[in-house]
Amino acid sequence: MTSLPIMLWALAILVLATGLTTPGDAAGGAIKGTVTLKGASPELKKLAVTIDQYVCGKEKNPEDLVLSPQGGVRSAVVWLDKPPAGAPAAALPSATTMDQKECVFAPRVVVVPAGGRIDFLNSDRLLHNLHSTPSANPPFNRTQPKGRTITITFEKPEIIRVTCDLHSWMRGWVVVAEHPYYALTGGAGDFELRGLPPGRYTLKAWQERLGTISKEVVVGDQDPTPVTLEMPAR
Ligand SMILES: [Cu+2]
Repeated sequence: MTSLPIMLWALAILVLATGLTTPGDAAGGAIKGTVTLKGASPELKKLAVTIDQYVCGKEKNPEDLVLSPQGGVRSAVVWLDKPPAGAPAAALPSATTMDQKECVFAPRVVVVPAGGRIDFLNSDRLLHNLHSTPSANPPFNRTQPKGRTITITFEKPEIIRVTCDLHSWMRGWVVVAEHPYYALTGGAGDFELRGLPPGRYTLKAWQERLGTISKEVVVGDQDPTPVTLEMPAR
């Protein structure tokens, strides 16, 4: 080989490598933030289990508000009020699962894109049911024996509460996303939204007990823009 083909190969590899970045990275901006509780933590009481203790246990942790030692809010959903026009973004997975395990929905909160589906599972050796009365999507009330998978497709964006009529403490939440710029917070209240062109955005955050808040954020094109979203205790 002469040096010219080698140089061409190197150039080709460079072009390929550049073109192989994921869509989510195509726009340089990002938001990297934390959702925190503002104010004193409300008293979080254990929930008494009155039936089916052989599977469910004697009591349940209150999962309607889960905080890190630093006050980070777990399982909050953060999204852009309006997505950037024409900006590429990594799509949310179109299918996800929500299990019923030891008589709680796991995970308690899931995000699914509009038109996406959830496979509801039951890992417990007893009967659960899935009951929900959404506003924009069709209602459902389905009996769920152990091992049965119930698949439900969600067409319209909204936040939906799911309960089990047999176990009053059971709560699950389905957040049907209008666009790809949604994130679910981790155990420290942490989240990240990537693939954002620089500009001004309105961020929204929702948590089942704390409600919804908004915050204006200006995103640059270099390092991720740090944001703290404080949700007042209530
Ligand atoms: Cu149940």
